[in-house]
Amino acid sequence: MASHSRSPVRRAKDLALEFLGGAAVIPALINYLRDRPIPHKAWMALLRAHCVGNGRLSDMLDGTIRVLRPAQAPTDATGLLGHFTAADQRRIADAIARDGFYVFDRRMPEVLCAEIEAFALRTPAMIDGEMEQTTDLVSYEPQNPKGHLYKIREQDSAECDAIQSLMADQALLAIAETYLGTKTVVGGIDTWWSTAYGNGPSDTAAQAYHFDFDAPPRWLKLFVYVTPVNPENGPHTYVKGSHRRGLSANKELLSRGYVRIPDKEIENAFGPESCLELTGERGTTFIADTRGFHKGKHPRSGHRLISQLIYCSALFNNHAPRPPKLKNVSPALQAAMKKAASVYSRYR
Ligand SMILES: O=C(O)CCC(=O)C(=O)O
Repeated sequence: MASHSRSPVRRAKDLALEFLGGAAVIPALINYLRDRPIPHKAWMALLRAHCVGNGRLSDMLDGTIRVLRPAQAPTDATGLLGHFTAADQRRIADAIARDGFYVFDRRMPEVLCAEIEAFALRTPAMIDGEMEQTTDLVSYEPQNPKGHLYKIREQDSAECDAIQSLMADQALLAIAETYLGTKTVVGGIDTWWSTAYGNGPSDTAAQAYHFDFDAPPRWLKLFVYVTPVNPENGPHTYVKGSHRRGLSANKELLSRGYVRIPDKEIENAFGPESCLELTGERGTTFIADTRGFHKGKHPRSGHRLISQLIYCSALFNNHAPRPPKLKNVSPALQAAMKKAASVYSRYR
């Protein structure tokens, strides 16, 4: 809703941007039906509308997709973190709806973390802001970091057996689907090292507060701490409750657009007690609705290795260019693909 403090011209402009965001759904859907990613212009229009309208268009789209492509009725599911009844899944989805995130009681198996860590040590990665644009890949040397962040290409992460086990996890998928309330796909995979490089946080390494807009209207991110995380080596920091709809605290912050927000301003808006550093042993796993404000704290020493999966509806995903078809598919992922091929369409 437009603010009373805005001039009539500004209000009219914001409404026009929301309207253009609504209109962008048409080219986005056409591309989806042709199995192509959302056009960048259409995604930008959705993002602008999200920002000027305090998420109103995203909420409307979300409601529509939930009706048109509803999630299946939840059934009990077992995965790497144990057995989750339909009631457990509902309880976790409710916790995410309340807080914006949920930390699982159990941790990922040691053998899975060891496999991902070995993979991440031997796989050359993109340093910092060069990201998808570069073809220069560099192996991470823990004693000699050359950037804030070493991000492994999605096409490489997706070939790692242990990461395929995360992709195949039926319980995590069921929890995401319960929360999102729509048919859900695996919409992206990232694995990266955050290092103690430099004198302070880097914007390009997502070390200042921001919200995401990877796959509008709604998505969830799964985070697995592959190395132990303490306050010194880069905990993910989430602003509890900041993902909720129509929050007045979000209105001004969102109206700035897709920008980084200084810590102090986030603390003033939500209270310092809401800014939670999520620390934990190796294997600690949590799931977060990153429409809420969050950042990775810049490591003061040591490093952090994380693996991340995005769950979303397939329609408007703009996470990153689609990776090439998988070369190797583990038996676990093969079984999952057989059960629900569409969940993995990004990788086939
Ligand atoms: O490094 C982190 O913990 C922050 C990650 C982040 O901003 C994201 O995944 O959107």
